[in-house]
Amino acid sequence: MSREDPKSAVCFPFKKEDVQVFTKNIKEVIKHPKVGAVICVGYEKNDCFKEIEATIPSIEHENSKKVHLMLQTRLGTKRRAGKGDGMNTALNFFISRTPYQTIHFYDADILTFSQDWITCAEKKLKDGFDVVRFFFPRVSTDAMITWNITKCGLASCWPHTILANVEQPLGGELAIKREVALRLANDSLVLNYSDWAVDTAYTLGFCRYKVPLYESYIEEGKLHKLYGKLTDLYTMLIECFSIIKENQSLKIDTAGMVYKKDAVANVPKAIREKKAFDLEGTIPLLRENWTKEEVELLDLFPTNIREGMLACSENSSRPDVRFISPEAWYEAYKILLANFLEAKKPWQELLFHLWLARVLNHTIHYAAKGYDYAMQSLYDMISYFEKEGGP
Ligand code: GDX
Ligand code: MN
Repeated sequence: MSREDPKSAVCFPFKKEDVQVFTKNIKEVIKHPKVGAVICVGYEKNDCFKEIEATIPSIEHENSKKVHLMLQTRLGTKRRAGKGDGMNTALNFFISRTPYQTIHFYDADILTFSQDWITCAEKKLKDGFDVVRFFFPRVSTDAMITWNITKCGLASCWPHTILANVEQPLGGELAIKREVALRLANDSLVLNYSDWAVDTAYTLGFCRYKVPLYESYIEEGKLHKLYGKLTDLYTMLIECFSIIKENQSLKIDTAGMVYKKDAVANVPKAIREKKAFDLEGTIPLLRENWTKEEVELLDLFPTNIREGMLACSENSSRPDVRFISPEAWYEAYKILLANFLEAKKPWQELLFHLWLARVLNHTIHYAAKGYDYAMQSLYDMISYFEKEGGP
């Protein structure tokens, strides 16, 4: 291969996306000189899949590059078939059927995607990093699973490791060198997480393998499809917590691992001022669907949390969520780590209600005081989990 030859493949895992947005993204990546092929892995043969299938011949013809379209294979056996099977199917295809050195992953629904992201990742890979992940400015009430579930969990289960500092441990935008892709594709801890937990599984993998990791900041941000149903977030919440819970005893030591990230120079004004979710619509969820079994589980929690949650379940107007401060969340999180049972509906509901209360506490008592204050409170919460965490 000459130096000018394409070095990378780009994968879009997809389920049911806006075909125009998705097609635009395929066309954007395929034009990049470093990209040799695109790999689209669909969940099922739905309308979106068929429409993408129909557009591929002209895209291939125009660019003289391949767009591989396939259905995901069932690779995990322990959990729901989801995005994880999609990404891991792409890994296998990349390794066995393409000659490229790197695989990039991007969500298919990104509205602000540009070729610059690829250029940016390729530069860091050339500098010697094996994995490049992207992070973005986020609205202060967005990424509430990332902050309150994943980052809290990583910091308390693996304090003083790189895991406590990774900006976007759930991000679906990243580039991975072939040797690392090979390890992921043969790692049962990765393959088993065939659902929303896959991104965390990759993050744990990079730290278990101690591969040089870079996090690149994209100031324009990642605009993407808004959450429609809250059930999407419900499943993501349960799955993202479950991987932390199941792996909490795993020994991970990142001493000596090369890890760098961009400094955040600027957060665009629009992002500083935006709200991520519908507060008024969310409040009632805190008192819906409580069962006797769920209430009984509250006995395992400290008094302030038990009483605070009981009051939320009964309150018919505005819930008082002052009790679930970052410090109280740490206490609740510890109980969840010790006792949560993913298969039990009352536990799922309780995790959801506790998380809602925490998100509302953050939104009402921190985010309302301004962007910098809100973000600092989130970073402080992670430091607190890290300080208190460990065996
Ligand atoms: N093949 C396949 N199979 N693709 C899927 C599946 C599935 O079961 N489910 C979702 N996808 C695709 C989807 O079409 C999109 O391209 C991408 O995966 C992400 O899904 P989306 O519904 O846009 O998820 P969301 O809520 O935007 O979350 C994404 O960003 C999160 C974050 O960074 O905050 C997703 O990459 C999460 O894994 C990530 O945590
Ligand atoms: Mn999305």
